[in-house]
Amino acid sequence: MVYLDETSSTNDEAKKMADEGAAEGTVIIAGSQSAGRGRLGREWFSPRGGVWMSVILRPPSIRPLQKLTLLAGLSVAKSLRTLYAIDAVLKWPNDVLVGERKICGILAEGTFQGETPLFVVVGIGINANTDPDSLPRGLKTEATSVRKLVRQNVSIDDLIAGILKTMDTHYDLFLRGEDKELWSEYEGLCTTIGSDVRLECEGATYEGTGRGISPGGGLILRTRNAKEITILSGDCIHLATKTRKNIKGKVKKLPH
Ligand code: BT5
Repeated sequence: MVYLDETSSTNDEAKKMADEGAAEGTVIIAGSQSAGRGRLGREWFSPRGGVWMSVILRPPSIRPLQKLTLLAGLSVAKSLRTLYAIDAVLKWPNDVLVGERKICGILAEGTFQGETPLFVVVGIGINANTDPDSLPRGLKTEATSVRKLVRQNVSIDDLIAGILKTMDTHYDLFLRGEDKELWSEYEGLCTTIGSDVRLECEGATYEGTGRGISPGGGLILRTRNAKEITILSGDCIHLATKTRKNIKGKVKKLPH
């Protein structure tokens, strides 16, 4: 495990280290990031107090790598639930939300030689002891943090340890192909499933209802004309909040 007080992006650090041969399971953690990144080069605000970390994985090509993003999100959502009783849910493909507010984003980036993955860096950003009100305008109402929800600072060490332990167990199951249960858990916590959504993917827009997760980690969408299509990656907008069962089995209207 490597701790850096400040860096540009832990994903960039992790890629550099993986290129130089760092072992699977190496974790890079930063106190703050000066150039944190989201998908498609978007900016990720990473002030002090948050969890900004990247894990180096070296999975074999036979596993569906897209699922690593989902696996990391599931690990974060479950840890937030267990450690702080936060009602964290998942938005396909890479967000952890509380209500409709983002508490965590995942950025998985792979480096390949031909079809063979050399390594995958899974970046995890969590608004832990940060104040969403200090985020730029617009984001204030779209983001939340652990501190805001539990009304006190939490132990960053406990949070990181909880996530890494959960992720380790999940990754083992994934490698062994014994991960069927995980995807049921994912679907149970994923509010994209059962919701009306708009998906933007490589210039095309699709609307419909999320139906499930495909074997490759894509979203199965039932379109307005009742066709089922699978979208492998893209930006997902929830059009309507759904009424769904939470994992304790109570029917609950999710808050905005
Ligand atoms: C993500 O992208 O959500 C992936 C974020 C991954 C961050 C981690 S931190 C450790 C590692 N090192 C990195 O450099 N990155 C990873 P995306 O789905 O594209 O969402 C990006 C959008 O989220 C931005 O355009 C903003 O609207 C919003 N956003 C930015 N900072 C945020 C924050 N701190 N909390 C909530 N939302 C934020």
